[in-house]
Amino acid sequence: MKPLARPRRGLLGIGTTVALALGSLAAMPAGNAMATAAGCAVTYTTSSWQGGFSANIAIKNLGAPVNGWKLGFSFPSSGQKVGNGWSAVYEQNGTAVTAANVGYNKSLATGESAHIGFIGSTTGGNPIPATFTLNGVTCSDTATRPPAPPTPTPTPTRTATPTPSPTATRTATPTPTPTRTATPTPTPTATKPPATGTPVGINGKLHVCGVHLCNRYNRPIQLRGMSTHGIQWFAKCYNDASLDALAGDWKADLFRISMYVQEGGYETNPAAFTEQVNKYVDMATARGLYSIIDFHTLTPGDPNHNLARAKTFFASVAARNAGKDNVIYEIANEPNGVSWASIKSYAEQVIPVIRAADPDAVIIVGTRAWSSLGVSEGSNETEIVNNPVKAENIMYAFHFYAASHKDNYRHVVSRAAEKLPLFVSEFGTVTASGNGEVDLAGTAAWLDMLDQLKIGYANWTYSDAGESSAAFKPGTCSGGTYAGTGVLNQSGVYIRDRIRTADVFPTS
Ligand code: IDC
Repeated sequence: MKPLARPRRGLLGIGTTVALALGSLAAMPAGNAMATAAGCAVTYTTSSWQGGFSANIAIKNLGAPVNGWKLGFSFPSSGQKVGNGWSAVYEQNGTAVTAANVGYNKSLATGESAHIGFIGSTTGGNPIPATFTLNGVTCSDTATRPPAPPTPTPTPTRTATPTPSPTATRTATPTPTPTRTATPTPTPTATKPPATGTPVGINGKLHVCGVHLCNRYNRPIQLRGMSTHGIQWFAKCYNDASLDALAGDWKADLFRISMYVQEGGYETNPAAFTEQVNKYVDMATARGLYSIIDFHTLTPGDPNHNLARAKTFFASVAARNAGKDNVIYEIANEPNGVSWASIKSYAEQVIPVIRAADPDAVIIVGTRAWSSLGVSEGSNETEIVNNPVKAENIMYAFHFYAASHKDNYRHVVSRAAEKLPLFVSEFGTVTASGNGEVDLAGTAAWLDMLDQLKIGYANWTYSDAGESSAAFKPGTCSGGTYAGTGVLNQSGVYIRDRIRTADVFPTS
């Protein structure tokens, strides 16, 4: 299937996007307000780019419980067309659109909401539907206006001549707090000022604010980048040339360093793997990229199996990198076959070890069932919402593989994103095996949604592994060229295109 045109952020005036992104209410035609039965409230949030737009729709049932529903509305312009959607089945006839429930959001109790959305194309602006109906009843309640997103300021380009940024002149060398393990405490390395115009140069040290990742101006940002493959296997792919391509040609914000613990990884040589991770952190730092240090647990699925190793490892890397602005810690890649209670217990033992050395870094906590927020084992985000990890400045991981994880996962993520800070620290364009079909349409639906929600992401993998999830063609890492599309697989071409669209980083 051909993917829809990719959104080109920033092509329209920023003001246009923001004004539209403020959303519209389900306004009633004049004279009709409140006359019909109150059946639903609709919040329609939209933003646009040249030739396209996205819509996120929250539908709240205010009437009696329903078991099956259809939302109806009309586009004001016949040039507007529904494209890729999620969490509903869409039909369009002229300007009239219907969105029918899918299996998992079929029943809506009184007061319950469904969250759906789609990407549209448009030949003439992005006017907003005036009226919505739910099962034929006009939505007569006034919807709540979503909170206004911060006004983004155009981001300086990365090609500007590097001038030392005033905020980058930090010289303080924090003294690492003694750690709880017997590992010798490494000396923190100096923070090299990142060049102005790089992601780290612009945004500085990050923190979690509400459900978002925020920059030094306390504004939400989205980081987009790539994950390594297992660094025990693909070290040849991570060098100055490949990192230059990631920062300069891909214009990425983020480099995730996947250090497997098993499968020939950390457990076989803790000192060497720790050093390798630190070396990659430094390569990211030198280019103004954020880095995620991923403690890549996978099999066995219970992170507690690696608890002692995690404490030793994180005590060391946190002390060593505490002075940097660009390091994010991911404490367990994909817990599986283990309860949320066990994962939470692990997190509440590892997080204090990091905090003792690096008190204010953002930490990502893996979630149940391969970081699916529990969905792949029949649960969902409510187990976390009802029993969150007792720690500040943390986010929860969500991972997906577009050819395997579809609408029902998107539904949970869009709902969970209202309550939990989420980070997509790993996703693939392919099936969960890391190989097979490249699902570009599914990937587009996912990434469009993540863009809307300002959820950061890292794609699996920045490597030349012989599998379709790899960005590079086999053999690339044995040569010296990483930039451009000639060295890329189908997945790499698409993902590079997505990542290199202009960032929207607020600068005030
Ligand atoms: C896969 C690799 C593959 C490797 C396998 C086992 O692509 O080459 O043989 O791991 O180590 C994940 C994991 C990630 C997987 C990836 C694809 O985090 O380690 O990589 N995947 O299967 N979760 C869902 C998918």
